[in-house]
Amino acid sequence: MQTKLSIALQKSGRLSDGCIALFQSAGIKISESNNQLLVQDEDFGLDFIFARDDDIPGLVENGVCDLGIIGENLLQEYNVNAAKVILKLGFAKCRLSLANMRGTKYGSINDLNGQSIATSYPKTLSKFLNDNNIKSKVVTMHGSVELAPQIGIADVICDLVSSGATLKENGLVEFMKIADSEAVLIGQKRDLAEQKQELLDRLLLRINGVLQASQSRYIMMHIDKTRLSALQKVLPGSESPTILELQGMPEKVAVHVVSLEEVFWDTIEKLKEIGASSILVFPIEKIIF
Ligand code: PRT
Ligand code: ZN
Repeated sequence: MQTKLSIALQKSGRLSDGCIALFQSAGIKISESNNQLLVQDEDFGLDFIFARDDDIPGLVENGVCDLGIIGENLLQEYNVNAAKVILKLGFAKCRLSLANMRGTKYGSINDLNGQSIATSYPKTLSKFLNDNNIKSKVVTMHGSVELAPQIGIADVICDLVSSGATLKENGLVEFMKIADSEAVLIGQKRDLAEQKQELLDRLLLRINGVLQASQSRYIMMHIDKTRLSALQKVLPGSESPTILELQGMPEKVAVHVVSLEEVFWDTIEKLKEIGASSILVFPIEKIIF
């Protein structure tokens, strides 16, 4: 019988697209059947179970699924004992922050004493308040937390923020971050059976290859031979570059380099400043070290 790993994914929500894209890039296609709770991938040996994100920690903790993908914020809130983070996945990035009405000035964290705070993450918030010796009233809401101050339910909110647009639309200002979050692959703390572990190692090799590649860029440029040491200062995260002669231009070389970091416009500007020309920057599909 084929060894299989079961993995719980969010059925529909902010994690879904990122999960499908991640597996697709790793060469594992999840068929797009909306109403199925279980989709099997025969080629690689994965069973995908679709659930609400809130149910995923329990599915992994109770051994119903070997693996799951959720936001770190949820793992913190559920304080799951038997599950561990295997890998940070770099998507669905957000932060859990405190925000209050624009115009309300909070000088320090102590100003939260005696205030009421609305949140969907009561355990995480209470732990933060206890750790900081603050006494506030925690009001649990399961949605529309951003409306709480306007309708008088609470003075402050503690909610997830990504672009900040929701806070702005509701006249709120973020004044303190409690935690960062991104999608994480979780699994049980206890050891997997040998064949399952081998399958997980293969899966991790693929996912790591995709994650590494997504941040990396392949850069090609022409540069004066005398400027090669300056180039290394501009691209310090690069693997050893390949240097090629340019026909008819003895003073210059073509440099090909893999940068393991995102290449931003300011780096391109610095390359221009040290005399690089014909600069090409390519995305990389996979990197296996
Ligand atoms: O139905 P189900 O229970 O499965 O899903 P859900 O509605 O509980 O969760 P969902 O899909 O909203 O979020 C799933 C996960 O995505 C969260 O647990 C986070 O890890 C992650 N994530 C990333 C976010 C956000 N960004 C985010 N911006 N989750 C929620 N938000 C909300 C936030 O609560 C606020 O209402 O988006 C609003 C703020 O967004 P900005 O861009 O306006 O700042
Ligand atoms: Zn949920």
